[in-house]
Amino acid sequence: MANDTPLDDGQPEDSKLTRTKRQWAEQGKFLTGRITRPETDRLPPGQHLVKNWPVLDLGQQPRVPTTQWKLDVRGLVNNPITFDWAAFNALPQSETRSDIHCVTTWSRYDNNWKGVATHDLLDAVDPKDEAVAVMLTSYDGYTTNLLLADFASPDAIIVHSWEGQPLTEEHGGPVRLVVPHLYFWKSAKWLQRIEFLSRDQAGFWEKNGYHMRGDPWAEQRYDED
Ligand SMILES: Nc1nc2c(c(=O)[nH]1)N[C@H]1C(S)=C(S)[C@@H](COP(=O)(O)O)O[C@H]1N2
Ligand SMILES: [Mo]
Repeated sequence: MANDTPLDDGQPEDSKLTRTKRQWAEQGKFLTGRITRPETDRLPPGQHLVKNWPVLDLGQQPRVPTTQWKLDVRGLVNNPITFDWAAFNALPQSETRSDIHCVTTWSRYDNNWKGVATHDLLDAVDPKDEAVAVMLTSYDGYTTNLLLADFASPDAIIVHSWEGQPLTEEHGGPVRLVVPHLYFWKSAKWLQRIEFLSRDQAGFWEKNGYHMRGDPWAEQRYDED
């Protein structure tokens, strides 16, 4: 007997919307933070893979010994803190592995980082409700801005080590930010100051024609206006 008429279990046949929504759920679409992408979808549009790790900056590489290093966290936070090296290293330590996507089109897979997850820093300084963005300032005078939601991403980490070694000076040591889901210009090297703001303001590249957010998957390379 042909059994191509299934028992009526009250479930209507999948509509297109249902199938689409199921795929979204499987892919984690619209979730902020860590998204599992199939390996074939790992390289964002317009990017090419490199094996080395290029150095890109404004050309001034500040030398900041850990004995003189400080990280100032202020603005719209309940507990403004200036961390010295010991205080920073006393925060909970995390390890992550992530890919780098530079707006100049190179990407580098599988970088192993160690440092302080931004959510642990946020726990320590306790941002006020009005805080929606952060401005990062570095020892070379560089600035870059991030929405608080991007800064707080589960993958975002303020690192002092790469591949088990202290982060080299040329790559932003003693401490840099790594926000892997955005183009790498958002990942400030030689991090000196984090200021919490009530509105998103443009940093260095953002004032110079680059996108305010910089999502490589959406190819947000340049300012839209
Ligand atoms: N302080 C500081 N951070 C910076 C920059 C900079 O000039 N100064 N350049 C940004 C840019 S454009 C990129 S692509 C990455 C490069 O990091 P890397 O040299 O470790 O590859 O750092 C970002 N962070
Ligand atoms: Mo860059």
